[in-house]
Amino acid sequence: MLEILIATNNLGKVKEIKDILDSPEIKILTMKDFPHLPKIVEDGKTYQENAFKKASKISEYSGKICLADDSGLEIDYLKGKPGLYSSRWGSSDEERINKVLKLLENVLPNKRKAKFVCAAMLVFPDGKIYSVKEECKGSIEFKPKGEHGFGYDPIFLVPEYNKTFAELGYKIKNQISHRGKAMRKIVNIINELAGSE
Ligand code: ITT
Repeated sequence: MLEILIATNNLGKVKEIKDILDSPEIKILTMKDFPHLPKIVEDGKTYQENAFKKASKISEYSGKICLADDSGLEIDYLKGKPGLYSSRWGSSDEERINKVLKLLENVLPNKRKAKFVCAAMLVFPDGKIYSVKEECKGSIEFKPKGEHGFGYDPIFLVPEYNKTFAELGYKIKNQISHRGKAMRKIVNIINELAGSE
């Protein structure tokens, strides 16, 4: 049985990652199982740097294999913003969403392209590191739609479905999202490692 600690404080991420990692060979631990972990300052210049920082620091403190995700929303019209700063763009999801909608007011549908990016990092206590990066393309809606998910989900429109992530729900979101794709790659890595033992 492989114990993996999901090194995130974002409960939306925990739910999505758990769903993909779910297998009899993996015991999933969360930050709730370790109440005294330090707060990580995310001052890296890339998603990978931040993901590495989260996973390696938490692994160091917990002694566990850690999986971290650093992700963000990149909007073409805003030259890639909020990007790395997606979680720091306001003090609540509502504020962050409203900021995006305001900046894109009167911007035509074909100019509203955006993508989600996810860097996931698996760090072992002995220092071994596995890193993957994935993205998911879409565009920004004119108003929030849907009740599911977290963060910018209500305004991220997926062209194939003509629905937002928040309308699609996390099962379908996981099949197509930046995080879903990255986590399936992580599962493949874990399976390969288990097979080579
Ligand atoms: P941890 O660092 O503890 O994992 P966090 O929410 O701060 O939690 P990030 O630093 O990776 O995570 O910030 C990513 C932000 O990007 C997140 O807070 C959302 O605002 C946004 N985001 C990332 N993936 C998203 C998704 O699938 N749906 C909606 N918003 C997302």
